[in-house]
Amino acid sequence: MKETCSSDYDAVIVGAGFSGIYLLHKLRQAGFDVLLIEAAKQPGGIWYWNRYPGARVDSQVPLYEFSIPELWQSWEWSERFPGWEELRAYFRHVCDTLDLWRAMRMETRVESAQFDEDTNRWRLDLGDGGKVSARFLLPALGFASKPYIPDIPGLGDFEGDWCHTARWPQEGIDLSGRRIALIGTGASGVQVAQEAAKCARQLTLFQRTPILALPMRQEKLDADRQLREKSDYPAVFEKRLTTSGGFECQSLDVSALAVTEEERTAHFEELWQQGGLRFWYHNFADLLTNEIANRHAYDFWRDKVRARICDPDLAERLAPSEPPHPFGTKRPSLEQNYYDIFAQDNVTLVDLKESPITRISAVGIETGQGEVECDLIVFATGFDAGRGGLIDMNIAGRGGLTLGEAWKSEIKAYLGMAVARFPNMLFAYGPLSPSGFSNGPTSAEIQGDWICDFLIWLRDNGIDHFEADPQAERSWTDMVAQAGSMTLFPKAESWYMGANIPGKPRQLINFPSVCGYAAMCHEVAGHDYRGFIKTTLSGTEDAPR
Ligand code: NA7
Repeated sequence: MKETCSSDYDAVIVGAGFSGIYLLHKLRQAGFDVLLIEAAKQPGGIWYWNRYPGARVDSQVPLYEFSIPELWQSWEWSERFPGWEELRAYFRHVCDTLDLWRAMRMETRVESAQFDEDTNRWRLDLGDGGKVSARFLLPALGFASKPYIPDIPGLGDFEGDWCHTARWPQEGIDLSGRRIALIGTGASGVQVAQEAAKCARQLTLFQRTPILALPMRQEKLDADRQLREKSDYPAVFEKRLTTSGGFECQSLDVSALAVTEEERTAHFEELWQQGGLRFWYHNFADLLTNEIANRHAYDFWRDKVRARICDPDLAERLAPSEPPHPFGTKRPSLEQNYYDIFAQDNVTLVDLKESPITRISAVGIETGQGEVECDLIVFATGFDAGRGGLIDMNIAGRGGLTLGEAWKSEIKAYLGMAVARFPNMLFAYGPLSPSGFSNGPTSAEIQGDWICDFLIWLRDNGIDHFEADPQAERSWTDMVAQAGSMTLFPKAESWYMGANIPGKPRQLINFPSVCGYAAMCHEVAGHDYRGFIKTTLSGTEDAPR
């Protein structure tokens, strides 16, 4: 317990999800005096906060776990796509096995962090009244730590219960026999809907944009199978570092337009049968860059889904003839029986494109078509992705500049980790890194290794102050936008584009290639961490190269 008694550290990490936990492990191994602070009671990040019924990951085993042998050799999953309870247990296993608890301060929120220019240290104010300081500040808040609840008039008058999927009460909510209004049909909305449909008296889904969901093909996993497959794990973990999405494979190198219709359909069908997100990440090379290629994939998806829906009006709303956006430019989700629940008497769809919500009353939700009475409203309305959690941490850099001010008109960051005028701070899984396009552990390991190596390099070179060079920050920010402009992503009103939050600057908030990103970070490291202004202990400035 000694380690958490100090109040001054080499580094403070904020957040106990994949990125924070990995950083903690690496930095402690490297001999740094480090503290991890986490608001939740248990580690897991997103898997602590998103504990609604049905919450589960959509990367299959073993993609969504650390590559550290002592962890995977001693861990077994029960399902191909594990649920939140098992993911939480996995995080406890990680903390136990790597002996991390002693450096973790749980149930403590960082209220603010200010860079003290006189002492060259970050000073943190904690929710329990405590204060800590550190040379390096390493926020690892995840991309989705700030839930978004739309400003709908009348919510304060509602007499029933309501909550956001990412703030589900830890004691749970019994959905049985309830009249539930579910707003939002993204990945979270789909998962809640499938569970609520089993037991709700009435479930009404308020859909603004249809989700283009893919078949999960969930499977139970037994110990023997996992034991056999574990011999392949090292190769899988190696491979995921070399793909654009951090998965076990990536898109083909052939265009959808360079093959015959039969060949194209055969590949679509194969991906469809494999299940998971493969239809998204192992599809033709130009799925996300060519509208004609993309349209082939959309049409295949649409016909598959429509075959499951008897009512033609419903089929048109859930899987429209014309794509609402190019396939895959909004995050697809995985479904198990989502398209089947609408055949049940207790499930209704309200199409908000046709009749938007006008207000919430004491007893329900009003649209142009009348009032839907309910006693529970679930907001599955997503997140202020990338920037929200970081801004809410009230981080102030040099001259008292806050991140909220720095990012008012545009999110800017060098390598998706550092911001000019915020010295000695690196965030993980943040905006302008691949975060939203990469599964958590892959990104956590790439960035965690890089950050740890950088801090060791600073230590070895007697440098105690670094800061992103504004020019390097500008170039990186422009480069991410340019990479995005070569894809179809800007054609969707998605959280990838910042378009889901009123007033948020519209820009691609994630770099669209994990392996490309890793190569660029590696290159920067190989050139003495160029793009950072470094100051040595003796005070001499190292001009950015
Ligand atoms: P998402 O994917 O951002 O989905 C949010 C959903 O909420 C989506 O269907 C939105 O419709 C809908 N939404 C947002 N605001 C409103 C308002 N004002 N009225 C009605 N409907 C609204 O969040 P999730 O939690 O499902 O998933 C987040 C990520 O977690 C996911 O991408 C995976 O990476 C895992 P819209 O599409 O904007 O029309």
